[in-house]
Amino acid sequence: MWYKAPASTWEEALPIGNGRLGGMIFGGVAKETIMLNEDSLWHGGPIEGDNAEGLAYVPEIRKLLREGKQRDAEHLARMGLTSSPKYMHPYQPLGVLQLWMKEHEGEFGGYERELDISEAVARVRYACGQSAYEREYFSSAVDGVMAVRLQADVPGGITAAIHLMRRPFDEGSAGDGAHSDTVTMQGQCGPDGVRYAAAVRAMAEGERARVKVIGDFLSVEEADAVTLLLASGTSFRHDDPEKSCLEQLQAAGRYRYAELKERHVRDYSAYYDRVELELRGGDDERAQSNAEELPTDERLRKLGEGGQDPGLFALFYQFGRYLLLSCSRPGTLAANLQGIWNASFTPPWESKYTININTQMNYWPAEAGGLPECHEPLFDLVDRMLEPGRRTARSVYGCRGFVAHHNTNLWGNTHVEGVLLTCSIWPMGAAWLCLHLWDHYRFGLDDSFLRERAYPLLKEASLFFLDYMDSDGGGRLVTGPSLSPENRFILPNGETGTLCMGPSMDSQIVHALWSACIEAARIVAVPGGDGADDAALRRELEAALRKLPEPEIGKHGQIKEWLEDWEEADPGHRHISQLFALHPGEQIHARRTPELVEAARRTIGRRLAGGGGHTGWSRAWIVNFWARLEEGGEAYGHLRRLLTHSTYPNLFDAHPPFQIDGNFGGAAGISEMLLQSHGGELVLLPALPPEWSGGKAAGLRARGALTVDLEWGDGRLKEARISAKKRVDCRLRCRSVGAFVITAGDLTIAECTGTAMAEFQLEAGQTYRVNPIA
Ligand code: FUC
Repeated sequence: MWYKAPASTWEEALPIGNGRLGGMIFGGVAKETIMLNEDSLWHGGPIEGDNAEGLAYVPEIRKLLREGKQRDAEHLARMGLTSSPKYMHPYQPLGVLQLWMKEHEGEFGGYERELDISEAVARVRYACGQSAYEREYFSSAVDGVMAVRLQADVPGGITAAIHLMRRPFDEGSAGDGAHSDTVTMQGQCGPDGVRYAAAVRAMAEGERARVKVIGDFLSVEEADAVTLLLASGTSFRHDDPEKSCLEQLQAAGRYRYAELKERHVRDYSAYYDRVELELRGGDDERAQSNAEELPTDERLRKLGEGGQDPGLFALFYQFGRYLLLSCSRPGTLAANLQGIWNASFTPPWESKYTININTQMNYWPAEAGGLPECHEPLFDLVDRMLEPGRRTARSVYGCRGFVAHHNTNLWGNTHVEGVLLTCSIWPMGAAWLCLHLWDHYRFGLDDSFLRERAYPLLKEASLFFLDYMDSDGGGRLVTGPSLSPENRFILPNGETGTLCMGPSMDSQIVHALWSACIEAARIVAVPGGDGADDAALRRELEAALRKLPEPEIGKHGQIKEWLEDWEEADPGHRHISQLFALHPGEQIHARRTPELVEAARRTIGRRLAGGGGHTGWSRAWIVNFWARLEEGGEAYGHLRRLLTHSTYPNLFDAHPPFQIDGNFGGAAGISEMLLQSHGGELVLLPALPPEWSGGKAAGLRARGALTVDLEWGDGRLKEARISAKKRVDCRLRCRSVGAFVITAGDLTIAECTGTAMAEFQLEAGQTYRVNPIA
């Protein structure tokens, strides 16, 4: 990614991050601004928000809902279930690192600003006066610090004043009296919030170079080059954050700049390089390379004017992987609504974890994109939610297991948050998150992960619903009071409402959860061992599963959003929750459920006709829906719209405002277009659009511990290479060719027509080739 001018807004600045410590680089010449974030810097402490009145009122609210007394039910629920005013507190900025360059006023030339996402290094170059300058920036996961390197091509060319600011809450940096090359900053986020610290150290090079502290600034004088190291920490992880910062600086400071960078690039690229993606349209390679020579904001603009630029979609995909690697690494906190990049003390939706889709979407590209490790912080978040979630289950609902509602935070709080009824009373957050552990298992087939981490959580989430679900009076089990995020319905008498029994998404999530738990119990069962409890639970879940409402078709031919066939108050709503069963769920399947597929198409159509898809993440979800329906043209059209209407110049997703889920959802959509592995099938190029008639992808992962390379041209598969980590059964489809053959070495394994399914067994360590038969 590159640009010809400094960023003038945050949406033009370039993000770096090591999973924990993030920066937004503006690239200003006379004054450089890097806005900083640390993942654990949230305002306030854990909240005791459970409304224990729930226990008494849930039965009454259910009764009112059944009797059609919508207003009474909602009136009572607002008081008896929500936790007004116990809103979760916001994620906070760490501050701003500012560099004031001496003798940089006036004209400058040759300006370039870039982010190399293959190395995770940002650069700025310019010429000013008689000298050319170059800067580099990265945030290192191996050494824990952010590094900024300033260099001039004339000796002694760097003179700068450097400080940290955190207005309006803290004054910013100051010398600590002990170090002449370091300034520090510290404070606390609210009386019961985390304490934080940050420190910057300058290491200058050159015969005349000097570093000292003057006032609140680090003063670098007449250096040939200088390396700034920035460390930060909070009491979430460290008893003494300032001490920890100084220790980090000490440890990282042992390395020369070149070594630090080498260590960073080696660490980062080991992840990044796992997946390659090249997308081409037709044979016009010149057009593509011309496009690639343009600055990124211009490419985006040209796409908006109707241009073709398949490579920009590949860049968007890899940028998604870059972002995930930069905001979610093992040991860091899960990516919030803004990843880690937040400039505001009052960010939109508190920059929390919204778990009625947004947080989940952040992780959609992780597994297939070869970054399963980046998924781990989400599992840690679920672990943190377990205790609060057990308390909520017990005190609000009188149930076993654990439960969470539509938001959570640093502390894993799980209560019904706030009084806004269209989102708050929705007990499905933990259940959906647990499905991510299940999917992690399905991709990697790591049995000890399943036994030790995934299954215990699946079990606790499942237990909650065994206790909580209510009978609909006709033999079915339903959730409620709950809602279909975040829509309202119109009752036959004209009244509108949001709370109900058995919204479709809930049944679909419980279906996925219980199915996963049943299968997990089967896998972890030790033959001849003491698995009696698990076997009993499995039988109980199997019986309950049969009582769940299935996805149903309503009067418009749509998938019903609620148990009753009510009209949507907002037919163009950004949430399309009733299609959970299509994606990320698997109850609606492109080939096995033709009626539901037709109804899913209608559902999307109705949402779009009502003005839907207007937020970035919603558009990204639609891309995934069409990919699952194997409609490459539709998927491409919406992806294109995501880039042209919901993407900022720095390629950040626009809700608007910036919200990172659309980046990840979009990246996931691209990979779903190229390879799918749900529903027990491996499908090669399921939704390839004509605009990407040629290309290749390497290192994509699929469920069943498979790695897949693809190469295609003229819209047809040329070759796929599949390798397995374990011995697994595979059912394979390849729609883009008339017939295909699967070989392993000289051995022919299977031959098949493009409309049929090849079934074969993969041996661990063996590579299988799929080629079209001419
Ligand atoms: C849900 C969505 C909004 C937004 C917010 C963070 O409430 O409906 O569009 O994404 O989460």
